[in-house]
Amino acid sequence: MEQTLSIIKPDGVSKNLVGTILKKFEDAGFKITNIKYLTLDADQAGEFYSMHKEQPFYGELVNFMTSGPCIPFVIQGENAILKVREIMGSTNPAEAKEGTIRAEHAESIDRNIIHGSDSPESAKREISFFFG
Ligand code: 3AN
Repeated sequence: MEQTLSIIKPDGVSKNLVGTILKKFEDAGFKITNIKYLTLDADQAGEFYSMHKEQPFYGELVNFMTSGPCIPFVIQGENAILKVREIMGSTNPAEAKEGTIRAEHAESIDRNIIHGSDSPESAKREISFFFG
């Protein structure tokens, strides 16, 4: 059993994809074990994405993540970290496999609907970031 942190980003919430996305994970056999609805401020978004501080897209990423409400949630199940990233699809939706959330719904690499932790260390940090 593994836990991972996912976020339905502001574009996913504004496009009314909350139910569609949660259902996709439940249909794949995962449990949603915690969930919140909130709007991040710039300090919170900056801290969450602090590993990207030096990247040219960092400012725009923080702007986007603070542009409206988002839904962080915890997903639990076997191999959750890797499986959730498979179900999400590649960061760049143009490269995402057919049937993945990003292939079906994301507009671009910087507005890509959903986040998922990329390692056990990230999952631990990100779950405690939102849920203590
Ligand atoms: P992922 O969310 O697939 O793990 P990361 O962690 O590499 O991707 O990037 C975090 C977020 O930063 C992405 N979800 C995306 O919104 C944004 N991002 C990543 N790479 C780029 C890029 N080259 N241009 C613009 N935004 C990017």
